[in-house]
Amino acid sequence: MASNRTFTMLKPDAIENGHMGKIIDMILNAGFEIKAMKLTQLTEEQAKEFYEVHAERPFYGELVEYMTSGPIVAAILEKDNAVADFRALIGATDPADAAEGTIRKYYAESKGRNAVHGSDSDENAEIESHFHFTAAEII
Ligand code: IDP
Ligand code: MG
Repeated sequence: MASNRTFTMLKPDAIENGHMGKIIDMILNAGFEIKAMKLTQLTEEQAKEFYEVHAERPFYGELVEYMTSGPIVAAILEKDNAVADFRALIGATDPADAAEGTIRKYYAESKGRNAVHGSDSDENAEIESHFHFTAAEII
């Protein structure tokens, strides 16, 4: 996959709090095109695997429990400089540190329940995209 794509999840708090439409609107208004999208709920096994890089962190158990607590929206997004531009659009991990106008500033509840995921590199964008979508599901 080319470097103009990134992967996102609207996390369970965002869906639960009714922010799905507003967040998708912000993503589209920022110039991202949706190349794949689904509403789904992660199993414990999937959440553990997706966040395996954080397995040794003290919040791993809490993170897996949260990410499996309700539906998520997974999506592949396309735009020039997608990974960096999307990280800028979502803001810092902790909403207390997130810049004005970012998705997490508006919609995150806390550092853990922070509304949205964005890939941190082109390599991870590709891995995460294929974790959630088959080739036939991607435009
Ligand atoms: P990122 O999502 O901004 O890339 P990471 O450090 O990769 O942040 O952490 C992955 C996810 O783990 C965060 O988005 C958040 O949901 C959760 N998380 C990170 N740090 C903490 C923490 O200190 N307490 C609880 N959950 C956390
Ligand atoms: Mg990360």
